[in-house]
Amino acid sequence: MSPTLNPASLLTRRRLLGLGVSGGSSLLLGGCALNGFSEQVGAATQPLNERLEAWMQGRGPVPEFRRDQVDPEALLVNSFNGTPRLDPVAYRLRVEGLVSRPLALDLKDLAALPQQRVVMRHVCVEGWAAIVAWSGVRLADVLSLAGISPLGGYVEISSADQYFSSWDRASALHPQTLLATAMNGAPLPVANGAPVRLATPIKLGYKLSKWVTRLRVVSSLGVRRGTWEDKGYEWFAGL
Ligand SMILES: Nc1nc2c(c(=O)[nH]1)N[C@H]1C(S)=C(S)[C@@H](COP(=O)(O)O)O[C@H]1N2
Ligand SMILES: [Mo]
Repeated sequence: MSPTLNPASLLTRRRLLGLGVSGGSSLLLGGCALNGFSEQVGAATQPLNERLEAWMQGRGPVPEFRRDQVDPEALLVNSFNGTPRLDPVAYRLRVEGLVSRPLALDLKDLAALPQQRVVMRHVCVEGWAAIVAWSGVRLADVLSLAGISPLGGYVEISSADQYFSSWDRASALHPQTLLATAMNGAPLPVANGAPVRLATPIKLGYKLSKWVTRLRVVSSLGVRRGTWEDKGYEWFAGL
């Protein structure tokens, strides 16, 4: 049984926190919107503190692209361990660790939450980029539904193909960080991470885990930090 969701209280909470991104009106891209953010995170003590989170959320949204700037041909598929096919009925997104209400959300639960869209440039370190429109729920909404502890400075993300990554709390709670279930106006293709993948304009492609099955809130990073991160790729990977 999945827990009962309460999108109304989430909306209220988000309004209280002042996290709302103005719906519909997308800002045009100009300059580096997150200039200095990685430096500040790098300098912060672990776990990341609430002050940093507030500072980041106070910066407002990263400028987005227009829907007509989306270029589907430019989006290459980058998968390193095959393409897992998840049964949409059996699928559960588990949220565990430092949360007051561990969750096992099915796709109907996710569809019942407020849906958001982000039109962003997806940048892969292998030398390609593509403007993509992702839609889904805010990761922040799912984490607040689970009751993320103030001690939860990091979120570990596990995928069905054994891909792994870990994020700082502030990036996970960023209002443009989504658990995407749709891409360019259509259901998310399997190759791009169906049924659920991460999407955000604030991080490089390798942080945007596909086929996400488990989120684990932790107080400090473990020995394993990520599939690519552990091979020397930058951990924060901010854009
Ligand atoms: N589970 C999983 N997520 C993943 C990957 C992967 O191999 N497995 N590749 C990453 C890399 S390097 C990039 S650039 C993007 C590619 O997303 P796309 O295949 O939808 O273009 O997914 C990221 N997320
Ligand atoms: Mo990538």
